[in-house]
This record gives sequence, structure tokens and C-alpha cells, in this order.
Amino acid sequence: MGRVSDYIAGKLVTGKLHFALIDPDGADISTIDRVAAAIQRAGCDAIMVGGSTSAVGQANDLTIQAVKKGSTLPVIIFPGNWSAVSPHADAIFFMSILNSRNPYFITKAQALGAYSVKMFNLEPLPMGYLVVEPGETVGWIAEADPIPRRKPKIAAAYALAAQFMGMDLVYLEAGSGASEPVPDSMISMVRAVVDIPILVGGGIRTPEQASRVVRAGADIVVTGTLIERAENIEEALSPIVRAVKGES
Ligand code: 1GP
Repeated sequence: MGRVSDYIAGKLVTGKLHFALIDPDGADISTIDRVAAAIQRAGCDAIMVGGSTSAVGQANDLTIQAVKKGSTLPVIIFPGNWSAVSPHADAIFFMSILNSRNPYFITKAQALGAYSVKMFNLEPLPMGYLVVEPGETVGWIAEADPIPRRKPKIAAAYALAAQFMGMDLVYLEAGSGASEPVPDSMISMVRAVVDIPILVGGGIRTPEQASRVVRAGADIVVTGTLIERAENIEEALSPIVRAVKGES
């Protein structure tokens, strides 16, 4: 596989992207290859593997290997900590939780993981990560000051800072399982100020929500919980992917 950053940039020239998130926490390892195959059939553009709690060590490695077995999509690690670094993925979101109160989540975990990323020849995708209310598990674990939903300017200021610090991507995260996605007004204000691609995730479960976040300015839409809960993953995901790509 070529560089994942080139793959993403190339696809963004012609449209918006959908990334599926698989969290090794709670995933049944024996079905992951089929889950990954269904995600690919649904038209998703990449698979992220990660989570805040148990996406580490062997559980993480086995999950990534199973995803690779089931699909040819790029696999990007979405690390909850330095211990999520695995040699089996194609790339890793090398992310800093910019609105954490704890420097560990802003630079120290990154320093602890950096040598492994280099040793495994993983492609780092530098990303600013912003936790927006409610923030859910990641907000609590990462000791974030979640950005208030009614304060889009704060998100825009952080996103601009991410761009000025040289990050290639910015992620607006409401938290996995959030009752509502990041507000449209916040996405559009971030869109108005940054040039880098914007990922939006957390609480996106319907095609209407997916198309709203894209219309507001998201470039890449992430869904996770929907996949965990779906009886038929392809049927559940396809309408979301079509909405992201403006086909419905
Ligand atoms: C979580 O943004 C992702 O980090 C996905 O959120 O599980 O709510 O889809 P959901």
C-alpha cells in the first residue's frame, strides 16, 4: 500500500470520505474479518482501529490483523495511548489531545510511542484532536476540558492553532456514543478558518446526521457505535456512506 496520506488527499479531491471505527474493546475477534469485509462492501474509505480503554497490546494486534484479513482498505490506528502502536497497521493518527488539561495526552504519550512508530515503519498522520461536549469516555480519560457546544469559536481557535502548529488534520470529537453529534455551527466555524481536512465523529448514527455534518463542512465522517450495534453492518452503513458522499 502507498502512503495513506496520499490516498486520503487524493480521494478528498473528488468528495467526502467515511471512516469506520472498530474498537477492540468488546469486539469479537472471531468475527472481525467479516465486519471489515462488510465495512468495505458498504463503501467506506478506511478503517480506524482504536479506543480509550483496551485497544492495546495483543488485543489490538489481533484486531488489526483480522481487519487486514477481511478487507483491503487502509487501516489507521486511532490510539488511546502509546501502547496502541502496532506493526500491523498502515498508518497511525499521531494525535495530540489539544484541550486536555494533562500534558501526558498532549505530548508525553506521543513521545513514548514515537520510537515504536518509527521502528514499525508506520506512517504517522499528524492530527489535532479536540474533545467537544459531552466528550463521553475519551473526555474523562483524557482529562479534557470539553469544548462547550455553544462555543464554536473556541473549537475554531484550537483548530487554527492545530493548523499553525503543522498538523495535517483536525478531529472534532463528541465522544463515542454521544447523544448528539458535534453541532453544525461549530463544524462550520472551524471550516471557515482552517484549510486542513476536518474529521467529525461521535454520535453520528443516521444518514441525516451524516449529511448535516458534511454540509456543515466536515471532510471525513467517522462512525463506530453504529457498526457495533448493527445486525447487518452493510445494510446499516451503506446509507450513511451514501449520505456522506452526497449520493442520497
Ligand atoms: C469515536 O468518533 C468516534 O471516537 C465514533 O463515535 O461510536 O458515536 O460513532 P461513535
